[in-house]
Amino acid sequence: MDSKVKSPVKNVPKDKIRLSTLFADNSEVLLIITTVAVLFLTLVFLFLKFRKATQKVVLLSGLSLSGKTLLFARLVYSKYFESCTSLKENVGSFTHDKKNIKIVDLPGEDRLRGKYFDKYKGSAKGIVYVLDSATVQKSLRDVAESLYVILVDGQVQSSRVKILVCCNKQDQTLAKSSTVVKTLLQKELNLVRRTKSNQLDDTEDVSASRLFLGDPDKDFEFSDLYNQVSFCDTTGLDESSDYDVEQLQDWMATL
Ligand SMILES: Nc1nc2c(ncn2[C@@H]2O[C@H](COP(=O)(O)OP(=O)(O)O)[C@@H](O)[C@H]2O)c(=O)[nH]1
Ligand SMILES: [Mg+2]
Repeated sequence: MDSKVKSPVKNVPKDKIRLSTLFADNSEVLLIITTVAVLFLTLVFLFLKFRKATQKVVLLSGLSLSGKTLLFARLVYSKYFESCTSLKENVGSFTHDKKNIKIVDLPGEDRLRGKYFDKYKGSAKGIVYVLDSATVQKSLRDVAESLYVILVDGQVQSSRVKILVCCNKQDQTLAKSSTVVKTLLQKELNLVRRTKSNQLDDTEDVSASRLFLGDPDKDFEFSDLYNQVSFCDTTGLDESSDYDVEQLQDWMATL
């Protein structure tokens, strides 16, 4: 450097030079930190947005004590826990076959079931209807009516939400297989849809015909519905059983 060139800060006290240099350095560092932070936050935001967009939401619905929460615990935490009757939803997620699935375990209690179903049905890609295969014959009307509410729902129909009827508690000796449960439910839903449509006729509801489930010219069959309805056998209790939750996980991964 030319020694004749005068320093522009010649007469400035030393400590001030240090301060201004420090300030200049810091502002650069500050700029870099801010840029990195903004970039990082943008990436996190995009990642979460992408994850949400690709995450499939599955609802666990069904009467109380059918085993929803135990299945939820198996799927999300891969373990069992004794649960008490849920008054709120449980929300969790798991990955299966590279698919990220969000599960919402809805309370099964009569007064709460509708409220929580309405809250989540708009985001659902699939609904798992859980029933107790050992007591299904005794509670057939209640089971069929609660399933009817799901099948007849306008939003569920228009979004073509896939439905899996999960015939749970297969470890019980009195448990009916999914094939038997399907037949029982078809017969019961045949009666339920008639009763419900008569009730609608009585109130002269114009949408009555839209709410008639399946083909009106023949007995009720799941295959006549717009929504795809499948069946599976599970047990939430016994990990070593043939009726483990694997079928359930595989079905969710196809959504
Ligand atoms: N034997 C048997 N019992 C089960 C099974 N799944 C749940 N249970 C029992 O049934 C009761 C209700 O289960 P829970 O998951 O709380 O049902 P939820 O009300 O539908 O959430 C509990 O005592 C569970 O231990 C199953 O697959 N087999
Ligand atoms: Mg529960």
